[in-house]
Amino acid sequence: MSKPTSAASSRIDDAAVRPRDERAEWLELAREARFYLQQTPRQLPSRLLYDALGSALFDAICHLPWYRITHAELGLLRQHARTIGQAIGPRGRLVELGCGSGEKLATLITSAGMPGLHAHLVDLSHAALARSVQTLAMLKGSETRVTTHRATYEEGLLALPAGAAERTLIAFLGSNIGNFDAPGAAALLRLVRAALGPGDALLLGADLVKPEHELLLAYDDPIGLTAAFNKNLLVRLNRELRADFDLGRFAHRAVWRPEASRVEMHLVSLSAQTVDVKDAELQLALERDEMIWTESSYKFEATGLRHLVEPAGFVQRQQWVDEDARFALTLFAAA
Ligand code: AVI
Repeated sequence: MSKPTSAASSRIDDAAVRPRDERAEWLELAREARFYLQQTPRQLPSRLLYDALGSALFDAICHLPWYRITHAELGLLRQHARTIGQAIGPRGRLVELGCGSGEKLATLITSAGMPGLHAHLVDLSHAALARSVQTLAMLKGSETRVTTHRATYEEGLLALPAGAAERTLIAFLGSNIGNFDAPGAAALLRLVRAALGPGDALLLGADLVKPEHELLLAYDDPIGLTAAFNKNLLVRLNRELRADFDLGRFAHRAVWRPEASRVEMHLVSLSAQTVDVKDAELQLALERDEMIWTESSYKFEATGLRHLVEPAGFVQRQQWVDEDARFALTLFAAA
């Protein structure tokens, strides 16, 4: 077991999960690119969007006036921090799956107090973990202990010490749940439940269905940040897998599919072209207008969230909705 780092230090303790092996990660990237780019329709998993530049672009997206998730969620966290803090109690444990910049956790700690909190941050991005540690280290007077887990959500959950005496809250914020399809979300929620004991809690942030023009502005913003975030995936494959995607021959496209309740991001081939992905041993023959599907963002109904989460072994306790931005924060207790 790793020794937790102190929030007063910005050292990252990465040892809570076995160190990630760079070559194994690269082989996995090549395998995934080869597999998903040959599917019909062609696809790439959305978690590949988050290399160092992708994570920085996503942080910037969170500041866009058209992408209202982060701002709405921070407001709800600030407003209801005390109630959320009571779900953990003093000297509790807070696990954040996908910590981003650490701003949400810092907001919660500042607004709720939470003395003697032990925070576990789970994220695949080293840069995100480093930024979060820094953000938490700047909190004045906080005795928060921080342990970082550079890991997938699943690995991070499995690495948590089981049967902890402290009360635990797992925070799954930012509508990250929306990037999973229904079976994936159900499987992840079951893993979350398995990491908790009865009376522990889950805090879930989920973006709600809203008018199509608002969704399209959020996922295809007028200054092109989301387009850059999406196209950076091709930059990553060019760099890491020696691919030769010509960025000028692809366009970003966001589509709302009401029947599936999701916004999809795609990269559209602007002409018939051949792309070589050397390290994946793959030659792609793309037709004009052919799309590579890079992300799904499911949107929910506030009243429907309990039907997604409760079957995994939770009971809904409280829900707060920002009606203007159409975003919900819901607190569940492990049954
Ligand atoms: C991280 N995730 C919840 C974001 C979303 O809204 O699906 C990622 C994102 N994609 C485009 N903009 C932001």
